[in-house]
Amino acid sequence: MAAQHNTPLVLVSHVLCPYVQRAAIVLKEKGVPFERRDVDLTQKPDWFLACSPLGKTPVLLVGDEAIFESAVICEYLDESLAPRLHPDRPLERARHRAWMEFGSSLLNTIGAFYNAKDADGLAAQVKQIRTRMEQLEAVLGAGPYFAGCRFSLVDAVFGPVFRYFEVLEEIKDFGFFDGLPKVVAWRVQLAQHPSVRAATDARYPQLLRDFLRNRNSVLSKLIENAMRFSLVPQKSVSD
Ligand SMILES: N[C@@H](CCC(=O)N[C@@H](CS)C(=O)NCC(=O)O)C(=O)O
Repeated sequence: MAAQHNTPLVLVSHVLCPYVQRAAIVLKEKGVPFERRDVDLTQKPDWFLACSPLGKTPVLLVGDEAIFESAVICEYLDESLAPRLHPDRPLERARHRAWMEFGSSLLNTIGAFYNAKDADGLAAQVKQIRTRMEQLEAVLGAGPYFAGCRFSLVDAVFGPVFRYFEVLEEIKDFGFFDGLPKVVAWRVQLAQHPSVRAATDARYPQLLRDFLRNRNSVLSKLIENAMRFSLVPQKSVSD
């Protein structure tokens, strides 16, 4: 049965944003209807700047109230709608919040990786991502989710994190997941989880390729080369 929410919910979104995806995943887990309203972050409309103090997606419009910051949105949804995704015990909940923050930090590292302007910078970020994956391997249990059988907010955070690697691995094998069976199994599990799948649409891989190609970074050049040898699909969404 769908959870009750009497006020209409609008998720102000960007098609590639991993922070938006985590909010969309939580909304789907809660079974509440919501409208997704995409904005162009390169030309932010006035109505968006009026409701997003930091000029970032996501924003959740709850009637007249605009809630910004994805972790806050996820926590609000979890407090107000069943089923509860956070654990009951405060200490366990604190641990989950900490790993959500770890996920946000990893997204920043992924950003530094795809924006790196020289080979040394890229190598440093590859090493950092690899270290983060090893840290995850050390804390994961038997699965299939972060905390066992139940899907949690930590899973909602990491579904979009792992999604990047579907496209990144087309470009080059960076060895991020080598010898890390628990992370690999978690990644596979999240990739097939219905709410994680539903958080993006079919345009996502090509839009991400286009976005990465336009970074003017080392990775952008690697994509160009991969395209030349037909290792990644050629077609741009805008073509
Ligand atoms: N801490 C924020 C990060 C959100 C964020 O960085 N969103 C990006 C898109 S993925 C954005 O809106 N960037 C536009 C900008 O910074 O101008 C959250 O968790 O909601």
